[in-house]
Amino acid sequence: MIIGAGPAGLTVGTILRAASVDCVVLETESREFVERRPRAGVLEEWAARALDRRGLAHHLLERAERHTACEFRFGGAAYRFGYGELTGRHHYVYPQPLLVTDLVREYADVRAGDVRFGVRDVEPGDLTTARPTVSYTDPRSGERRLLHCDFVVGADGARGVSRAAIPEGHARVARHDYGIGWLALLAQAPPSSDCVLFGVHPDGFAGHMARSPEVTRYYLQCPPGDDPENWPHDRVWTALRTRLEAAGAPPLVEGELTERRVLDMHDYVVEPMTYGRLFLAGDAAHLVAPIAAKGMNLALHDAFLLGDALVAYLLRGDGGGLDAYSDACLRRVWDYQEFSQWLSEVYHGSAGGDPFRAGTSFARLRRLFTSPAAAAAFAEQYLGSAEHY
Ligand code: RFL
Repeated sequence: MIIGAGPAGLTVGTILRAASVDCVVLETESREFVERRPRAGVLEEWAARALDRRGLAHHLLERAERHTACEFRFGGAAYRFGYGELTGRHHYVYPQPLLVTDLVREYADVRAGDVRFGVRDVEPGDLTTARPTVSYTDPRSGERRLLHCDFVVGADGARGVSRAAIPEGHARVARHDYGIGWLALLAQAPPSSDCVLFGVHPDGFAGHMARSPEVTRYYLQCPPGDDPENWPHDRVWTALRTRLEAAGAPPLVEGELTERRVLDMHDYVVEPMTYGRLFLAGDAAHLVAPIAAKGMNLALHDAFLLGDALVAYLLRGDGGGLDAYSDACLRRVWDYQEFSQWLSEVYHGSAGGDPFRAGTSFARLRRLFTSPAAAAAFAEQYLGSAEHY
């Protein structure tokens, strides 16, 4: 039983179906909704390779753009960091709704997987027995249904029910609050640069990330809990122009803002990621603020390990992968969390008026452009290419 039809749940589902293992995916939203929900867009190369090995990257490899550089803008100048040249590696830009659409099609239409959209009041139970259950309310009949299964995959994201099904004292939740907000914006406008832009400015951070030839994601640092209504069109574009200003850079291409929401930046990690026969995956187990664009990549990493481990156990009785699952995921999770925290200080350290923090955060930035060792380390973490977890 898989709770949640996001990148994590659908990837586990397709791996199981490819091995002819029966499973049911339960999702509270409709198919149309999950296929359109805008979120991530940056996919690491190893994740695309792992999807490809499972026959899940056909559209992605055809349509995704390859990004090989990012640009820091500070002090009125632009500093391009060409990580592709340095490492021979790149990122893929492939919006999350496209990936989810590919995965739903593969799971439901190609591999005839059972997915039930629009369900309500999902409740996992009997998790420490050999036959756990999941009950839910059927959206058409309004009746309660009870399903028995071998395992429950809790892939229902940050606001799901799976994490809460672990009783007090059986898992530790480590949480970190950044004490800042990000206004997350989607603009109906072509990208204003061929690469990701990070504006480090005394007024606060600003980010620019291409999503498609017609849509660009922008971020603006703001107070936590700020009301998006405080950010009308003109204020947004003025702040973006100020914070992303650099001599000689082309002006930003303005467009209608189709998403405007404030994210209170925080992280959490649940340890261990398992309880009895419940296995958490993706944002249900760990949230990483979108500072370094890591969340979807971590969700996929969990899903690959969990899908393979479930197949090994259910088809061959080999439980090694399931036993090692939580530790193996958490090594990458903590590595990415640490990098996000490091990068957060680079982005935000110079805003807020503390000259000491500003000094050290600019030192971090300068080091990237003066020390080949620092540049190589940054590139490795930014790309997520380190394979030694
Ligand atoms: P998801 O995608 O949230 O999917 C969980 C699914 O579970 C459903 N659900 C339930 N289903 C049944 N019963 C319940 N009780 C349920 N409760 C919830 C939900 O409707 C949903 O369909 O989790 P998953 O699969 O773990 O995937 C995680 C990623 O979605 C997430 O980490 C990324 O979007 C984070 N993220 C980014 N990650 C990247 O790798 N690169 C990026 O560039 C990037 N940008 C972002 C992001 C997240 C953002 N937000 C919204 C926080 C940008 C933003 C703005």
